[in-house]
Amino acid sequence: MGFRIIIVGGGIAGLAAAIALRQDNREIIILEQSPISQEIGATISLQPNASKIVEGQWGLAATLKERGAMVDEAFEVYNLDGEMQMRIPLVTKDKYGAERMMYHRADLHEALKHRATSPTFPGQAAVLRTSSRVASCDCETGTVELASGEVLSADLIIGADGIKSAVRGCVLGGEVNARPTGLSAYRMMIPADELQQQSEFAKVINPRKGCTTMVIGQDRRLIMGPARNGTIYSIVALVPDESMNEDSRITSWTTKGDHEKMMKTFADFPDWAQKPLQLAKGSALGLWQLRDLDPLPTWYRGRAILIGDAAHAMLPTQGQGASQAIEDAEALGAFFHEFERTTPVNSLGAVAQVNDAVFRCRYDRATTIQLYSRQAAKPATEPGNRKVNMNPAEFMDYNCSYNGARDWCK
Ligand SMILES: Cc1cc2nc3c(=O)[nH]c(=O)nc-3n(C[C@H](O)[C@H](O)[C@H](O)COP(=O)(O)OP(=O)(O)OC[C@H]3O[C@@H](n4cnc5c(N)ncnc54)[C@H](O)[C@@H]3O)c2cc1C
Ligand SMILES: *[C@@H]1O[C@H](CO)[C@@H](O)[C@H](O)[C@H]1NC(C)=O
Ligand SMILES: *[C@@H]1O[C@H](CO)[C@@H](O)[C@H](O)[C@H]1NC(C)=O
Ligand SMILES: CC(=O)N[C@H]1CO[C@H](CO)[C@@H](O)[C@@H]1O
Repeated sequence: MGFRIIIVGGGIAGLAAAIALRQDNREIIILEQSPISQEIGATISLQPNASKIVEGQWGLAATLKERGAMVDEAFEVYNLDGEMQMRIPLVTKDKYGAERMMYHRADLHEALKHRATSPTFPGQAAVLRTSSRVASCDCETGTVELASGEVLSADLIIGADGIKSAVRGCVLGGEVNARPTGLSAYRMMIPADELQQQSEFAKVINPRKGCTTMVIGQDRRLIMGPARNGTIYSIVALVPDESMNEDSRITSWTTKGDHEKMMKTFADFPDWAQKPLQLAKGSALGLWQLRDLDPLPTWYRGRAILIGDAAHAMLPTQGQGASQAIEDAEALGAFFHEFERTTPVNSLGAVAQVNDAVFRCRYDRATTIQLYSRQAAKPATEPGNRKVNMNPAEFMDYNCSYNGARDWCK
């Protein structure tokens, strides 16, 4: 029998792991709790190293380009007076060998899903099972039990089940919950041409340009970027929980936001900066209470290993969550590739040893970025002063000088 792998979670991390691990004679099953496997509408950016894995190594450049992938050319920060505070060019191809890319989340998710589950690519295709919620697992025997009572077993179990991971409790031998960060985020997408018609806004920011834009107020900020060849504009509006006009008893992590309450929260923003929020009226408005994890003592136990948000959920301030999940996946592929060539026996000890190598390879880097994302969420202006003091380029080198797991861990 071949090597059997169960991946819990069909998000970006789980699909990426399936792509990195698929090989002949490997049976991969992805268990996804939701009835349909899909992503929400928003722009997501991948750092050059992760985009290189996805577009180069996994060959998805043409597919993503067809769907309107864009190069993220610069990071621009404005204050509320519409004055540019800094502009950091991100054209990185020469320096890092790949570009920082922007995708519509649904497009990236679809492309990864196809690459993982379609028989047209090399290696045995992974099988994606929806409506399959994992309730518990046993890291030593390599079994998972679904909410339906069905029990499945494998040689390797990958917990890619996100911030509310069920596998995490099994790996750590007790529940570790994500902590509220004191920040919430509204998310919305609007047609770029409608925003471009608003001259007050358009004379400051061109919403079609491949660029990540931040507008920074005292404790509130907008993070914006285009998707699909500049036809749509995605906005994340960050606000401290205590300043939010929404019901603070809402305990769900993703709820629907109330447009009127959002406008009230951003009432201090000048007209031009309120425009993108105004235009979101009537369209889907998401509200996320942002949470992250403290660094975990370990990511693995026996046959089970955590990756992505399950292992190191982080704030979106560095736009690194998905990139780190993809780097985790690449590391699994690299280390388990060798495993099969040199270790024919799929014993518990042998699998645990490879999990240990993946963990050691990835832990410092992911943890540093996780902690830096938390630090970058601190207010970036002094009270009563609109000057922005932060340096998002500081960690760019760290973020982007990554040449795959094998190279990093030499
Ligand atoms: C506002 C915001 C903006 C962001 N912007 C960016 C960005 O620009 N760039 C970037 O890189 N990152 C960004 N991120 C972070 C990024 O979204 C996440 O890091 C990334 O999606 C994590 O992927 P994941 O697969 O680990 O987890 P998820 O995407 O959470 O996927 C987990 C999957 O597992 C399933 N699941 C959960 N529990 C179970 C179970 N028990 N059984 C079976 N299935 C289960 C879920 O249904 C889900 O499909 C942002 C995050 C936020 C909140
Ligand atoms: C985006 O532009 C490319 C050409 O640069 C084109 O091939 C593709 O069809 C476009 N896709 C969308 C969704 O607009
Ligand atoms: C990451 O960046 C380095 C340059 O710093 C580059 O050499 C390398 O190819 C990139 N990594 C990946 C995985 O492509
Ligand atoms: C390996 C690497 O590139 N390290 C750099 C990470 O970022 C910090 C802060 O910019 C640099 O000091 C390191 O050299």
